[in-house]
Amino acid sequence: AHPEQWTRANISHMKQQLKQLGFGYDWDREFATCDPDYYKWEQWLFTKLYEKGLVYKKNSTVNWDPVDQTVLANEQVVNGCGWRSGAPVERKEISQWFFKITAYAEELLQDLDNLSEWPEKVRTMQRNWIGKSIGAHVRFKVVASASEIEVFTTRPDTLDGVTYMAVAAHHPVATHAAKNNSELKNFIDICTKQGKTAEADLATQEKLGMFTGKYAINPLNNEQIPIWVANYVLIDYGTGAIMAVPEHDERDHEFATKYNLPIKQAPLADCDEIINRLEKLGAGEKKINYRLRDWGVSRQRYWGSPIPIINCDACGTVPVPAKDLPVTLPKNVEITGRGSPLKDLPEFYTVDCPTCGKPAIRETDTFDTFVESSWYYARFTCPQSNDAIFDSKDVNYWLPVDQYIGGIEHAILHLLYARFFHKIMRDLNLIKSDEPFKNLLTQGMVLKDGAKMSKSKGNTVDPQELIDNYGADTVRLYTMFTSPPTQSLEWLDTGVEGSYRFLKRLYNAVINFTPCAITTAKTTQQKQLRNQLHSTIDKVTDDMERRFTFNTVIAAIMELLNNLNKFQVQDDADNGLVQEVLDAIVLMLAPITPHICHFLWKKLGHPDTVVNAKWPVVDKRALVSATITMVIQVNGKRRANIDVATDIAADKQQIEQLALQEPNVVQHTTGKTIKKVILVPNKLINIVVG
Ligand code: ANZ
Ligand code: ZN
Repeated sequence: AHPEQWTRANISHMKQQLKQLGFGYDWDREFATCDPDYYKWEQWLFTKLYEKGLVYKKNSTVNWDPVDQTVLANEQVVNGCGWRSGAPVERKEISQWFFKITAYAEELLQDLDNLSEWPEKVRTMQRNWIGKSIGAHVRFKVVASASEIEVFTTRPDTLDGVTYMAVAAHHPVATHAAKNNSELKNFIDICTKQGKTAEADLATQEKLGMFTGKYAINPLNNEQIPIWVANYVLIDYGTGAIMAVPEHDERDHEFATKYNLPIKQAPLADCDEIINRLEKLGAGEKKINYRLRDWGVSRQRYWGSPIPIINCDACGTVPVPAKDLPVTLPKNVEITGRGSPLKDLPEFYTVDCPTCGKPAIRETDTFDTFVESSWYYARFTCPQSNDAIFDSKDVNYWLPVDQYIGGIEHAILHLLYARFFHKIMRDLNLIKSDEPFKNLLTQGMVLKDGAKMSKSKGNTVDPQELIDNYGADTVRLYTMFTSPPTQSLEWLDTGVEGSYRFLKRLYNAVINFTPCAITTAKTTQQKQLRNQLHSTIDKVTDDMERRFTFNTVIAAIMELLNNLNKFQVQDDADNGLVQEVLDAIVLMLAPITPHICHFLWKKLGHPDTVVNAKWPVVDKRALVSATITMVIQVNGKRRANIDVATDIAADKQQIEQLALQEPNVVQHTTGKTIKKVILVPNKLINIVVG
């Protein structure tokens, strides 16, 4: 299908289900990131960042599928072949656009400390992803050559223990040495074919290496050390080369043992002192390194926002002027599944250069779709804004987002990109805050038969069928009752039945009740129920507002309804209390099961609608328990427990009377004389007999 048809159909299907489930979205603010009205502003933002030097174009090596004519992500390379075509993947240098996220690495790291309402796990993942390392750059001269090898090390104190150097397979020194060395060239090809670039893979794969035939000079002690090519050195971390210290580094130790390289025991130096000496020698300096890379956003795909750049032979890369935005994605294309159709569309890519007017070529790559999701939250504050990306009053009124919810799979990419975008939008004076999301909740997954629900596994549950059979409220109640939102939810069809039955019980309780005026509680029975009611309101309010544990909210309401069903109604005063309890139950459940509560609220005699009603207020006085459990002892031995009204728990005579009615107490006192009665108010009574 054409991606547009497919996307729009998905949106309308999802929207219909969200509406059926009764979610309270403000549909007036709806937009799709594939609307030109939206991506126009994204393109505009890109041109602003271009002016500030925060986006740039550079050649970078990619995994290239020669059959599908597309770039592959590392995860899409399976055993060195494209996941779809099965063709051996090639390394290809192509020119791509990058966002300079590294310019914000330090701020992105520091500000994590302010995100106290984010899960610690997510903050740790971001910290590790940014990966700040403090160390040094050290330069080693290559023997009989004018070149130098620069390394990044976190342990300059180990410099005296270096016994060899290792460079990545695609480091210039390796490429140069391979020119007249076919064996080395073969080895480099093998490393390429391994196709592994993920760090986790590199750490576990077998270490392989080959000597280049060249030597380097340790600037500290002038020792000559061999230069190797090794597959455990990453080309795009640090400088792509390392000084190896087998004595102190495990990986180097493993490699040195395998290839019979020396392991030198040398005393550790002081880091600062070494850095001073290197600086004096001009052979190094202190260096902070980040693992974070600039964000490559060029995609050779059709569906997305075109990158608003024109390539002119005379002027170079020229951003599309604001008056010419948006650069609209043409809809009338032929989808072949090979490469981007935009590359076959001269009417799209032939343009006049906006600067010199000569014929030029429009960029045919589109943005990574993560660009779209990096700022949509801000656009929701003013989706209709036509003459500016944001309405500054709206955007600053609403942002930062009070509560953001998303799966843990977004912990790094999306949540880091959105934080980055927020900061660049702030620095363009478009918004005032420093961070996009104040509170973050990472929700759990829905599982079925122990596995993640997914279409490919065929273990999905169709909400439509459930809505048809039970109604939307049962689906909502069940989903929220089964687990707290942060944990995974194991879907059980029998559980759905249970939720349905609970709603039926509630329905019956209300339907069989005749609305009346609320009364004050007088009897112990009434006080007890009222105490349960207000403790429940108290708990539910906190669970809802602060803890987001809707499962315990529902459990508490279920318990309250059970207690209500046990309550014996004898007179109007009792009925008045039932009214108070049912009112509160319906109010508290309304956010969870809005449809049935809307109906029941009317049945309870209220002329207004439940969505406009106020949340129940806790009566603090009712929180004092109406009854106390007291222990009854006979001759110091516990014989029974009794629940007594709080206001008589210090009254010796009344407690003694109640105690003597307990069957087990009767059994131990019959035929005996009561010699003494000792009361510990609110706790126990001891009857001494003889
Ligand atoms: C000498 C040394 C001695 C090192 C020692 C470590 C321990 P982090 O903390 O992750 O930044 N390294 C540097 N660039 C590398 C690359 N491109 N591929 C693989 N390894 C690389 O790690 C920095 C350390 O990782 C650096 O410090 C370097 O080894 C290695 F006892 O230098 B070290
Ligand atoms: Zn030009």
